Amino acid sequence: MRTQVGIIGAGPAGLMLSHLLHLQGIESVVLESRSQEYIEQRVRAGVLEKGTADLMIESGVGARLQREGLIHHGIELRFGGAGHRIDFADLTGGKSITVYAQHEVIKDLVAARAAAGGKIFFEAEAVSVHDLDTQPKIRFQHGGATETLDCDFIAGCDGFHGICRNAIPPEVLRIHERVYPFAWLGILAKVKPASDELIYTYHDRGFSLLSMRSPEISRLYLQCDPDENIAEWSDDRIWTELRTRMATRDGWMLADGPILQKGITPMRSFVAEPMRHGKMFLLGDAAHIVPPTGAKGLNLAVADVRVLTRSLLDFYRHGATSGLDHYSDTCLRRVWKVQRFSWWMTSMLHRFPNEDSFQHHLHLAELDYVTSSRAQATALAENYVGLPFDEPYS
Ligand code: RFL
Ligand code: PHB
Repeated sequence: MRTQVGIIGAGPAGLMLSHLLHLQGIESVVLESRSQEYIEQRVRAGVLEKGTADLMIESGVGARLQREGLIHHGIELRFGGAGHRIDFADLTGGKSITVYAQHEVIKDLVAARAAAGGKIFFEAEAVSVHDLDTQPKIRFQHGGATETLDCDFIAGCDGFHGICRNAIPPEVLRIHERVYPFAWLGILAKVKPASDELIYTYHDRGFSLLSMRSPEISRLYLQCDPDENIAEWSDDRIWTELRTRMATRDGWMLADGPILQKGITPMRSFVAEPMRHGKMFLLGDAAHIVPPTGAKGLNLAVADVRVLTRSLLDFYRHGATSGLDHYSDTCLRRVWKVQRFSWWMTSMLHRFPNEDSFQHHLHLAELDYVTSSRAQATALAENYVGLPFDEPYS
């Protein structure tokens, strides 16, 4: 089998890349180790930057997002028993974020690829990549057989546990990493969200977050230990802990309801560089992980897709290689700014083990500053809605 761009992974990065390339007349094949049902149900991110939502709309996959996505113009930071609103619209000249589940983005992209006759192989696991400097090949297993996909370029969109990053020789690959001494226990609950906007809370007992998926479904998170045993968290214990952390002095109440799903997410910051080796490019979680506090992972994956789409277009239309040559540097500039923001939000909002009174007061002072200084609130807002892009994607 042969194609122009062989894409490994049907997450947001792989599917968006395949969709945008198709719009520019560039052919691709997507290989995905999981089933279609699995990737369309996998509960993950929920917040789209303005640029991500706009890209979906402009590229023709935003109809359902426009109908069902919830547009938010701010978030609340809560500490010391009181809430403080960060008004994105006011601070960023009218910008917003859209709350729309990642698996809905996946469904929309899979449907668009299917409607356009795009090739996605599900339950097709890439096992190795070859000849990255000459004529790249992907070997994959599908339906009990080993097959080969020949391509001009390989897009490694295979997430943190994929195979592409490790195909870069160890003497070339550099890793930068922070592992945090806490994790998030996340739940999906069938209850009307207790607030119209997201609430990020710093509390003596740890961080908590109220988010949502729809007017009937809440998504909530609690800071917990990284080795926490989920079996020890009964529904009652989860609701009690959330209520304690989110309580306000004026008696705000978190409504509870049936918990549909629970899980624990470890927290790390991770960057692999370079994001290109020969004719293979890494995108999204394959190259970088951010802790979820800034809601950036999916958005950063889509930002890489914009850069690679433009670079491939320049190559196929004009034979120009400078976009491809600079792909890694271009992406990493944004990656590091987003890493900084995600690390900062994480550090500001979580209780660290053995945090002493000095650190605790610094936390409170930082929160006081960000909620009372227009300059600092603007810095948070412009990062949260998404830093601007220098160039269009095509
Ligand atoms: P993905 O989504 O992990 O997709 C990679 C795909 O590759 C497949 N795969 C392979 N396929 C074939 N052969 C192989 N050898 C393969 N190895 C792997 C996998 O099955 C998978 O389908 O990576 P991608 O596309 O880079 O997208 C990244 C995002 O999924 C991720 O950054 C976000 O979910 C992170 N994230 C959030 N991001 C946001 O922008 N906003 C948020 O609000 C947000 N909240 C979150 C999050 C991630 C979370 N978890 C569970 C990690 C909340 C949580 C709890
Ligand atoms: C989510 O809705 O899953 C979500 C929202 C904001 C975050 C992380 C996750 O910072």
